[in-house]
Amino acid sequence: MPFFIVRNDITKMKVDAIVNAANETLLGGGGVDGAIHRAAGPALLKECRSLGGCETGKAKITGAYNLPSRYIIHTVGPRWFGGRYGEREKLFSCYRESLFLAKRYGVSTIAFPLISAGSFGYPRDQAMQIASDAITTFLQGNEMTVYLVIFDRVSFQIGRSRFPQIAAYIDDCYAQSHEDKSRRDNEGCLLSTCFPEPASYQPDISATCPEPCQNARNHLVHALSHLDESFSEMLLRKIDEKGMTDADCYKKANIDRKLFSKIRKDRLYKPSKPTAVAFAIALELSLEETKELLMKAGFALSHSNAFDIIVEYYIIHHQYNIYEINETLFSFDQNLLGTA
Ligand code: AR6
Repeated sequence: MPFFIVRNDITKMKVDAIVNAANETLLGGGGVDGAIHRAAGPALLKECRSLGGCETGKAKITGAYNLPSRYIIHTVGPRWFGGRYGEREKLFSCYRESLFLAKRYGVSTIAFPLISAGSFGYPRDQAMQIASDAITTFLQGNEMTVYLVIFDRVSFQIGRSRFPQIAAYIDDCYAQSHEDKSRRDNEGCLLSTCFPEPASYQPDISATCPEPCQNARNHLVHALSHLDESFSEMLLRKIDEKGMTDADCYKKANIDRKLFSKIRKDRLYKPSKPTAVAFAIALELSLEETKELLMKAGFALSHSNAFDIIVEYYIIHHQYNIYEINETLFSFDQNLLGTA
Protein backbone atom coordinates (compact mmCIF):
# COMPACT_ATOMS: atom_id res chain seq x y z
CA MET A 1 0.00 0.00 0.00
CA PRO A 2 2.48 2.65 1.04
CA PHE A 3 4.53 4.89 -1.21
CA PHE A 4 7.87 6.31 -0.11
CA ILE A 5 10.51 8.50 -1.62
CA VAL A 6 13.98 7.45 -0.51
CA ARG A 7 17.50 8.51 -1.27
CA ASN A 8 19.57 5.51 -2.28
CA ASP A 9 21.34 3.63 -5.03
CA ILE A 10 18.60 1.46 -6.54
CA THR A 11 20.95 -1.51 -6.88
CA LYS A 12 21.13 -1.64 -3.08
CA MET A 13 17.37 -1.79 -2.54
CA LYS A 14 16.14 -4.98 -0.87
CA VAL A 15 12.79 -5.27 -2.61
CA ASP A 16 11.10 -7.91 -4.75
CA ALA A 17 11.67 -5.93 -7.95
CA ILE A 18 13.65 -2.92 -9.08
CA VAL A 19 12.82 -0.98 -12.22
CA ASN A 20 15.42 -0.07 -14.80
CA ALA A 21 15.20 3.11 -16.90
CA ALA A 22 16.40 1.45 -20.09
CA ASN A 23 16.42 2.29 -23.81
CA GLU A 24 14.56 0.54 -26.66
CA THR A 25 17.36 -1.99 -27.23
CA LEU A 26 17.36 -3.24 -23.61
CA LEU A 27 21.05 -3.90 -24.13
CA GLY A 28 22.37 -1.60 -21.42
CA GLY A 29 23.61 1.97 -21.39
CA GLY A 30 24.68 4.64 -18.90
CA GLY A 31 22.98 6.07 -15.80
CA VAL A 32 20.85 3.73 -13.75
CA ASP A 33 20.79 1.21 -16.61
CA GLY A 34 24.59 0.93 -16.52
CA ALA A 35 24.61 0.66 -12.72
CA ILE A 36 22.02 -2.14 -12.77
CA HIS A 37 23.85 -4.14 -15.45
CA ARG A 38 27.17 -3.79 -13.61
CA ALA A 39 25.66 -4.89 -10.31
CA ALA A 40 23.57 -7.75 -11.74
CA GLY A 41 26.44 -9.20 -13.80
CA PRO A 42 26.75 -10.36 -17.43
CA ALA A 43 23.97 -12.95 -17.23
CA LEU A 44 21.48 -10.07 -17.22
CA LEU A 45 22.63 -8.87 -20.64
CA LYS A 46 22.29 -12.41 -21.94
CA GLU A 47 18.66 -12.60 -20.84
CA CYS A 48 18.00 -9.08 -22.16
CA ARG A 49 19.21 -10.13 -25.62
CA SER A 50 16.39 -12.65 -25.77
CA LEU A 51 13.69 -10.02 -25.15
CA GLY A 52 13.73 -8.32 -28.55
CA GLY A 53 13.85 -4.77 -27.21
CA CYS A 54 10.98 -2.76 -25.75
CA GLU A 55 8.82 0.13 -26.94
CA THR A 56 8.72 3.46 -25.15
CA GLY A 57 6.13 3.39 -22.36
CA LYS A 58 6.13 -0.42 -22.13
CA ALA A 59 7.91 -2.81 -19.72
CA LYS A 60 9.58 -6.23 -19.72
CA ILE A 61 10.82 -8.40 -16.88
CA THR A 62 13.99 -10.42 -16.20
CA GLY A 63 15.70 -12.10 -13.27
CA ALA A 64 17.91 -9.96 -11.04
CA TYR A 65 21.01 -12.21 -10.86
CA ASN A 66 23.54 -10.73 -8.41
CA LEU A 67 21.18 -8.07 -7.12
CA PRO A 68 19.33 -8.46 -3.82
CA SER A 69 15.94 -8.31 -5.56
CA ARG A 70 14.11 -11.13 -7.40
CA TYR A 71 13.25 -9.29 -10.63
CA ILE A 72 14.29 -6.37 -12.76
CA ILE A 73 11.56 -4.66 -14.71
CA HIS A 74 12.95 -2.80 -17.70
CA THR A 75 10.95 0.12 -18.98
CA VAL A 76 11.73 2.73 -21.60
CA GLY A 77 10.94 6.32 -20.71
CA PRO A 78 10.32 9.04 -23.31
CA ARG A 79 13.02 11.48 -24.37
CA TRP A 80 12.06 15.05 -23.53
CA PHE A 81 11.31 17.13 -26.62
CA GLY A 82 9.61 20.04 -24.89
CA GLY A 83 6.44 18.32 -23.69
CA ARG A 84 4.30 18.44 -26.84
CA TYR A 85 5.03 14.95 -28.06
CA GLY A 86 3.03 12.84 -25.64
CA GLU A 87 5.90 12.68 -23.18
CA ARG A 88 3.60 12.82 -20.16
CA GLU A 89 1.40 9.92 -21.29
CA LYS A 90 4.42 7.81 -22.18
CA LEU A 91 6.11 8.44 -18.87
CA PHE A 92 2.89 7.73 -16.96
CA SER A 93 2.58 4.52 -18.95
CA CYS A 94 6.10 3.39 -17.90
CA TYR A 95 5.05 3.41 -14.25
CA ARG A 96 1.63 1.87 -14.88
CA GLU A 97 2.95 -0.91 -17.14
CA SER A 98 5.78 -1.71 -14.73
CA LEU A 99 3.42 -1.86 -11.76
CA PHE A 100 0.90 -4.15 -13.48
CA LEU A 101 3.70 -6.38 -14.73
CA ALA A 102 5.06 -6.55 -11.17
CA LYS A 103 1.61 -7.42 -9.88
CA ARG A 104 1.33 -10.32 -12.34
CA TYR A 105 4.59 -11.69 -10.90
CA GLY A 106 3.39 -11.47 -7.29
CA VAL A 107 5.71 -8.60 -6.39
CA SER A 108 4.84 -6.90 -3.13
CA THR A 109 7.70 -4.39 -2.87
CA ILE A 110 9.13 -2.47 -5.80
CA ALA A 111 11.62 0.38 -6.32
CA PHE A 112 11.63 2.85 -9.22
CA PRO A 113 14.28 5.32 -10.30
CA LEU A 114 13.11 8.69 -11.58
CA ILE A 115 12.56 7.47 -15.14
CA SER A 116 13.61 9.81 -17.98
CA ALA A 117 14.96 12.41 -15.56
CA GLY A 118 18.62 11.75 -16.45
CA SER A 119 20.00 11.48 -19.96
CA PHE A 120 16.50 11.57 -21.49
CA GLY A 121 16.22 15.11 -20.15
CA TYR A 122 12.75 15.16 -18.58
CA PRO A 123 12.47 18.14 -16.18
CA ARG A 124 12.85 16.63 -12.73
CA ASP A 125 9.92 18.34 -11.04
CA GLN A 126 7.56 17.20 -13.77
CA ALA A 127 9.05 13.70 -13.84
CA MET A 128 8.54 13.52 -10.09
CA GLN A 129 4.95 14.69 -10.32
CA ILE A 130 4.10 12.11 -12.99
CA ALA A 131 5.80 9.33 -11.02
CA SER A 132 3.84 10.29 -7.94
CA ASP A 133 0.51 10.51 -9.83
CA ALA A 134 1.01 7.18 -11.58
CA ILE A 135 2.08 5.35 -8.44
CA THR A 136 -0.67 6.73 -6.23
CA THR A 137 -3.31 6.01 -8.88
CA PHE A 138 -2.13 2.39 -8.98
CA LEU A 139 -2.10 2.12 -5.19
CA GLN A 140 -5.71 3.20 -4.94
CA GLY A 141 -6.78 -0.17 -6.27
CA ASN A 142 -3.78 -2.41 -5.58
CA GLU A 143 -1.68 -3.67 -2.68
CA MET A 144 2.04 -3.01 -3.05
CA THR A 145 4.79 -1.06 -1.31
CA VAL A 146 6.42 1.30 -3.78
CA TYR A 147 9.68 3.20 -3.38
CA LEU A 148 10.74 6.04 -5.62
CA VAL A 149 14.52 6.10 -5.35
CA ILE A 150 16.29 9.41 -5.75
CA PHE A 151 19.96 9.01 -6.34
CA ASP A 152 21.71 12.33 -6.47
CA ARG A 153 21.33 14.80 -3.66
CA VAL A 154 21.00 17.79 -5.98
CA SER A 155 17.83 16.32 -7.44
CA PHE A 156 15.94 16.87 -4.25
CA GLN A 157 18.20 18.87 -2.02
CA ILE A 158 16.20 21.80 -3.19
CA GLY A 159 13.42 22.02 -0.65
CA ARG A 160 13.90 25.75 -0.26
CA SER A 161 13.45 26.51 -3.94
CA ARG A 162 10.71 23.93 -4.60
CA PHE A 163 8.60 24.90 -1.64
CA PRO A 164 9.37 28.56 -1.00
CA GLN A 165 6.24 29.18 1.11
CA ILE A 166 7.12 26.28 3.36
CA ALA A 167 10.74 27.39 3.63
CA ALA A 168 9.48 30.83 4.65
CA TYR A 169 7.08 29.29 7.18
CA ILE A 170 9.90 27.22 8.70
CA ASP A 171 12.05 30.36 8.96
CA ASP A 172 9.23 32.26 10.65
CA CYS A 173 8.60 29.46 13.14
CA TYR A 174 12.28 29.10 13.97
CA ALA A 175 12.63 32.85 14.31
CA GLN A 176 9.59 32.99 16.57
CA SER A 177 10.76 30.19 18.83
CA HIS A 178 14.22 31.80 18.95
CA GLU A 179 12.64 35.11 19.99
CA ASP A 180 10.59 33.33 22.64
CA LYS A 181 13.71 31.61 23.92
CA SER A 182 15.81 34.74 24.07
CA ARG A 183 12.96 36.55 25.81
CA ARG A 184 12.80 33.73 28.33
CA ASP A 185 16.56 33.87 28.80
CA ASN A 186 16.47 37.60 29.33
CA GLU A 187 13.53 37.34 31.65
CA GLY A 188 14.90 34.41 33.59
CA CYS A 189 14.63 36.27 36.86
CA LEU A 190 11.03 37.25 36.13
CA LEU A 191 10.10 33.69 35.34
CA SER A 192 11.58 32.47 38.53
CA THR A 193 9.42 34.91 40.42
CA CYS A 194 6.38 33.43 38.66
CA PHE A 195 7.29 29.92 39.75
CA PRO A 196 9.24 30.35 42.97
CA GLU A 197 10.82 27.37 44.63
CA PRO A 198 8.88 26.49 47.78
CA ALA A 199 10.82 28.27 50.52
CA SER A 200 11.09 25.45 52.95
CA TYR A 201 10.43 22.27 51.02
CA GLN A 202 11.72 19.30 52.99
CA PRO A 203 10.83 15.79 51.90
CA ASP A 204 9.40 13.78 54.77
CA ILE A 205 11.57 10.73 54.97
CA SER A 206 10.78 9.90 58.55
CA ALA A 207 7.56 7.97 57.97
CA THR A 208 8.08 4.23 57.62
CA CYS A 209 4.78 2.88 56.28
CA PRO A 210 2.29 5.62 56.64
CA GLU A 211 -1.37 5.60 55.80
CA PRO A 212 -0.99 8.44 53.25
CA CYS A 213 1.35 6.15 51.39
CA GLN A 214 -1.33 3.49 51.20
CA ASN A 215 -3.79 6.13 49.95
CA ALA A 216 -1.40 7.23 47.25
CA ARG A 217 -1.03 3.61 46.18
CA ASN A 218 -4.79 3.26 45.99
CA HIS A 219 -5.02 6.40 43.89
CA LEU A 220 -2.39 5.05 41.57
CA VAL A 221 -4.13 1.68 41.25
CA HIS A 222 -7.39 3.48 40.59
CA ALA A 223 -5.84 5.75 37.96
CA LEU A 224 -4.19 2.80 36.24
CA SER A 225 -7.45 0.92 36.04
CA HIS A 226 -9.24 3.96 34.59
CA LEU A 227 -6.91 4.99 31.78
CA ASP A 228 -8.05 7.67 29.37
CA GLU A 229 -8.99 6.82 25.82
CA SER A 230 -5.86 5.37 24.20
CA PHE A 231 -4.29 6.24 20.84
CA SER A 232 -5.89 3.30 19.06
CA GLU A 233 -9.28 3.92 20.69
CA MET A 234 -9.24 7.54 19.58
CA LEU A 235 -8.14 6.52 16.10
CA LEU A 236 -10.96 3.99 15.71
CA ARG A 237 -13.50 6.43 17.13
CA LYS A 238 -12.40 9.11 14.66
CA ILE A 239 -12.60 6.68 11.76
CA ASP A 240 -16.23 5.97 12.69
CA GLU A 241 -17.06 9.62 13.25
CA LYS A 242 -15.68 10.51 9.83
CA GLY A 243 -17.70 7.74 8.20
CA MET A 244 -14.55 6.14 6.82
CA THR A 245 -13.78 2.44 6.47
CA ASP A 246 -10.56 1.08 7.99
CA ALA A 247 -9.18 0.60 4.49
CA ASP A 248 -10.01 4.19 3.50
CA CYS A 249 -8.06 5.33 6.49
CA TYR A 250 -4.92 3.21 6.33
CA LYS A 251 -4.60 3.69 2.58
CA LYS A 252 -4.94 7.44 2.92
CA ALA A 253 -2.43 7.31 5.79
CA ASN A 254 0.16 5.48 3.66
CA ILE A 255 0.09 2.69 6.25
CA ASP A 256 0.52 -0.98 5.63
CA ARG A 257 -2.62 -3.10 6.22
CA LYS A 258 -0.79 -5.47 8.61
CA LEU A 259 0.32 -2.62 10.80
CA PHE A 260 -3.20 -1.27 10.89
CA SER A 261 -4.63 -4.57 12.07
CA LYS A 262 -1.99 -4.70 14.83
CA ILE A 263 -3.10 -1.25 15.99
CA ARG A 264 -6.75 -2.30 15.81
CA LYS A 265 -6.14 -5.36 17.99
CA ASP A 266 -3.98 -3.71 20.64
CA ARG A 267 -5.67 -0.87 22.51
CA LEU A 268 -2.35 0.16 24.03
CA TYR A 269 -0.41 0.09 20.75
CA LYS A 270 2.39 2.68 20.72
CA PRO A 271 2.92 3.98 17.16
CA SER A 272 5.96 5.86 15.90
CA LYS A 273 5.48 9.59 15.47
CA PRO A 274 5.35 9.47 11.63
CA THR A 275 2.66 6.77 11.90
CA ALA A 276 0.61 8.78 14.38
CA VAL A 277 0.88 11.93 12.24
CA ALA A 278 -0.04 9.93 9.13
CA PHE A 279 -3.34 8.95 10.73
CA ALA A 280 -4.04 12.54 11.74
CA ILE A 281 -3.54 13.55 8.10
CA ALA A 282 -5.71 10.70 6.79
CA LEU A 283 -8.48 11.70 9.18
CA GLU A 284 -8.06 15.35 8.20
CA LEU A 285 -7.88 16.37 11.84
CA SER A 286 -7.56 19.98 12.91
CA LEU A 287 -4.33 21.09 14.56
CA GLU A 288 -5.88 20.75 18.02
CA GLU A 289 -7.18 17.25 17.29
CA THR A 290 -3.84 16.27 15.81
CA LYS A 291 -2.09 17.38 18.97
CA GLU A 292 -4.57 15.40 21.06
CA LEU A 293 -4.05 12.24 19.01
CA LEU A 294 -0.27 12.66 19.16
CA MET A 295 -0.34 13.23 22.89
CA LYS A 296 -2.08 9.89 23.34
CA ALA A 297 0.94 8.28 21.72
CA GLY A 298 3.33 10.36 23.84
CA PHE A 299 4.26 12.91 21.15
CA ALA A 300 3.89 16.63 20.55
CA LEU A 301 4.27 19.12 17.71
CA SER A 302 6.78 21.85 18.34
CA HIS A 303 8.51 24.61 16.45
CA SER A 304 11.96 23.19 17.18
CA ASN A 305 12.18 20.92 14.18
CA ALA A 306 11.32 21.09 10.50
CA PHE A 307 9.24 17.87 10.51
CA ASP A 308 6.73 19.31 12.98
CA ILE A 309 6.60 22.68 11.27
CA ILE A 310 5.96 21.17 7.84
CA VAL A 311 3.19 18.95 9.22
CA GLU A 312 1.66 21.92 10.99
CA TYR A 313 1.86 24.02 7.81
CA TYR A 314 -0.17 21.48 5.84
CA ILE A 315 -2.73 20.98 8.59
CA ILE A 316 -3.45 24.65 9.08
CA HIS A 317 -3.78 25.06 5.31
CA HIS A 318 -6.20 22.08 5.24
CA GLN A 319 -4.02 20.26 2.73
CA TYR A 320 -4.17 16.60 3.57
CA ASN A 321 -2.54 14.88 0.60
CA ILE A 322 -0.01 12.63 2.29
CA TYR A 323 2.09 12.12 -0.84
CA GLU A 324 2.45 15.83 -1.31
CA ILE A 325 3.42 16.23 2.33
CA ASN A 326 5.95 13.41 1.98
CA GLU A 327 7.45 15.06 -1.07
CA THR A 328 7.96 18.19 0.96
CA LEU A 329 9.34 16.29 3.95
CA PHE A 330 11.73 14.48 1.63
CA SER A 331 12.87 17.75 0.11
CA PHE A 332 13.70 19.05 3.57
CA ASP A 333 15.45 15.82 4.56
CA GLN A 334 12.84 14.75 7.10
CA ASN A 335 11.25 11.40 7.95
CA LEU A 336 8.27 10.54 5.78
CA LEU A 337 4.74 9.81 6.98
CA GLY A 338 3.40 6.28 7.00
CA THR A 339 5.03 2.91 7.46
CA ALA A 340 6.12 0.25 5.02
N1 AR6 B 1 20.08 4.44 -8.44
C1 AR6 B 1 18.98 5.21 -8.53
N2 AR6 B 1 18.84 6.21 -9.42
C2 AR6 B 1 19.87 6.40 -10.27
C3 AR6 B 1 21.05 5.63 -10.27
C4 AR6 B 1 21.13 4.60 -9.29
N3 AR6 B 1 22.20 3.81 -9.18
N4 AR6 B 1 21.88 6.09 -11.25
C5 AR6 B 1 21.25 7.12 -11.83
N5 AR6 B 1 20.04 7.32 -11.26
P1 AR6 B 1 19.03 7.86 -16.39
P2 AR6 B 1 16.84 8.12 -18.31
C6 AR6 B 1 19.00 8.32 -11.55
O1 AR6 B 1 19.91 8.71 -17.23
O2 AR6 B 1 16.83 9.59 -18.16
C7 AR6 B 1 20.63 5.14 -20.13
O3 AR6 B 1 21.80 5.24 -20.84
C8 AR6 B 1 19.45 9.58 -12.25
O4 AR6 B 1 19.97 10.50 -11.29
O5 AR6 B 1 19.63 6.65 -15.81
O6 AR6 B 1 15.53 7.40 -18.30
C9 AR6 B 1 19.64 4.17 -20.75
O7 AR6 B 1 20.27 3.11 -21.41
C10 AR6 B 1 18.14 10.07 -12.83
O8 AR6 B 1 17.41 10.86 -11.88
O9 AR6 B 1 17.74 7.35 -17.23
C11 AR6 B 1 18.91 5.05 -21.71
O10 AR6 B 1 19.59 5.18 -22.93
C12 AR6 B 1 17.35 8.80 -13.11
O11 AR6 B 1 18.08 7.75 -12.45
C13 AR6 B 1 18.86 6.37 -21.00
O12 AR6 B 1 19.97 6.39 -20.13
C14 AR6 B 1 17.22 8.44 -14.59
O13 AR6 B 1 18.42 8.76 -15.26
C15 AR6 B 1 17.62 6.53 -20.17
O14 AR6 B 1 17.58 7.82 -19.65
